Amino acid sequence: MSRVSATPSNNPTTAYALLRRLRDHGVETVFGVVGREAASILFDEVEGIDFVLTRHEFTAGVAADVLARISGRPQACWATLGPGMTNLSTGVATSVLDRSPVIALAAQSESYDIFHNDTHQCVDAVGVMRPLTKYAAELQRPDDITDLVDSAVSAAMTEPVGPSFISLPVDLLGAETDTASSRPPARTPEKPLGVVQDGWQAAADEAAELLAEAEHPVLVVGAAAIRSGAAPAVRALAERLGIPVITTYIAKGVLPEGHPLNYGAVTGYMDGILSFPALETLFGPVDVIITLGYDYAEDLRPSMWQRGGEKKTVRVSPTVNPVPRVFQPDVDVVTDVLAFVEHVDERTARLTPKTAHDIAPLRERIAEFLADPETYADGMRVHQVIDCMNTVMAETAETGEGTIVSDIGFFRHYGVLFARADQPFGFLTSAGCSSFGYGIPAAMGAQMARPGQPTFLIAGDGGFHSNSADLETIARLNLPIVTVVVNNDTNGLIELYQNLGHRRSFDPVVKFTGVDFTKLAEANGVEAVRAASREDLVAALRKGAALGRPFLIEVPVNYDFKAGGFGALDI
Ligand code: TP9
Ligand code: MG
Repeated sequence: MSRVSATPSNNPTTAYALLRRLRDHGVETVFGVVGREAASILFDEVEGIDFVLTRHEFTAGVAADVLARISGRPQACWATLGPGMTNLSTGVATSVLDRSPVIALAAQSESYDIFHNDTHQCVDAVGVMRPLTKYAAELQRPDDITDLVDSAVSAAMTEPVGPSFISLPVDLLGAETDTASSRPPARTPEKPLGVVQDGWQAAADEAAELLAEAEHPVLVVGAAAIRSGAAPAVRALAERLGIPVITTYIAKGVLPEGHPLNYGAVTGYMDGILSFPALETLFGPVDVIITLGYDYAEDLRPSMWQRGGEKKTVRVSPTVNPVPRVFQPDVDVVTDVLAFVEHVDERTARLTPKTAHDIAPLRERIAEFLADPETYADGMRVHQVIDCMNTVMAETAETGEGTIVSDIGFFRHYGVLFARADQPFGFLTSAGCSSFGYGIPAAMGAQMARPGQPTFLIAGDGGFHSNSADLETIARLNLPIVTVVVNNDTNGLIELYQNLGHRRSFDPVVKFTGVDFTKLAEANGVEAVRAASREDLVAALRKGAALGRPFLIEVPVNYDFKAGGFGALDI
């Protein structure tokens, strides 16, 4: 049986129609790895949509996720059949749990030769992807391709936004079809659409009344608020009424760094990291919590705000409450977040501003912690590393610009607490999926979305080396990302869990023999240095930021684990 079914011709093919419709929906980039379907698609069929070759399909998925997140448009990733598709699935899991409108595409065996788990490299792609996606379909006829892309985009752009998947049998991909010219123009929503409940205004009025009566209200903001375009309106409301803003990991930057009403982002590790009752300070005096775009997947659990006296809670979300057992708000407003904020802004026009509750002791603790002048013989501390990154980011980024990306590991929680974010999605991490190895691809997506702005990446040795092959990709694309690898030769977060659970650790489960990350970077075409002190690190960061090419800095680090410590983990 012939494996190459496409006949080279000048007539439009499914591949052409697919790329053209994706481009018409605003997709600029397809990230991926191509297999034998190369016989049916070259990726130069359509102007205005580029292919970026990655070293691993997971990278392709995450880079598409981040480019889509920042651009607000769907973006695409590609894998070959079988193992390419399964490799892609963790990237797809990232965009379903982190809410990003990714169109995932994978080749499949010829349509007449699909025998799952029998034909060479043929597994049930739709079966694998269905539970991870909002839409999953296999192309049955070439003429359907444009409609499938439209359905995939509609599903992806519906709140909660997320990935769609199309499986493409290679014979159909190379077959001729003129569907691209016979369909009406693509209609892509300007922003994600969600549920708008009848009478939501009455619920919003109740929320406005709670605000009026509240002594110390707070706004708890999630990424759906950013996706709805509400960040400027949230800031204006907060400033007019003197209401502090607290965010999830990934909604940092709704208020810029240093804004007096920016009360920071919350992680369950913060009390342990700071050795300070941070959650109590943030939420203890609060009597009304208005959550804007609350999403349980962003890992801000209601148990974190249940401190101090009783509170009234409001949930404002474009989705029907998916987790009523963990969060049953007093007022539930199911609508677009921006529409809610504008409505409440009007309803509270004559309200006098509140006096924000005092978190000065927490701010002092954070400042003192970050300033930590000590030189540790066994490696820097991660808060010192982030302090240096913040310093150089402040020097190099224009006001309101720049991105700090964090891979996954214990250092990530230091990033959530301390990393500067001066714009929405100015700090990027995978809150929902938290797959380690996220760092390089996320930094790629960020740098491609914000080409004129600095991108700093912090990654641990464990997570970074799980996906370090794409160092070559950032070198090939010449993306000026400054990467800091905090190296403790350990899966440190897991060592912490061992200590929490057993009051001791067991090295074979968590320790590595070590990698020279500077040599690794250089072998992949990325200039690199090692820095072991604040002075060296700041100098290296400055050098990297000015270079205009990718740069890597390896920093030996250590954590001060205390057996049984970090009590906040019990939340
Ligand atoms: N496999 C995947 C794909 N993702 C995750 N999150 C795990 C396993 C479990 N997590 S966070 C972590 C693991 C193994 C270790 C991270 O180690 P690191 O050197 O990158 O960071 P650090 O600071 O914790 O040492
Ligand atoms: Mg580590």
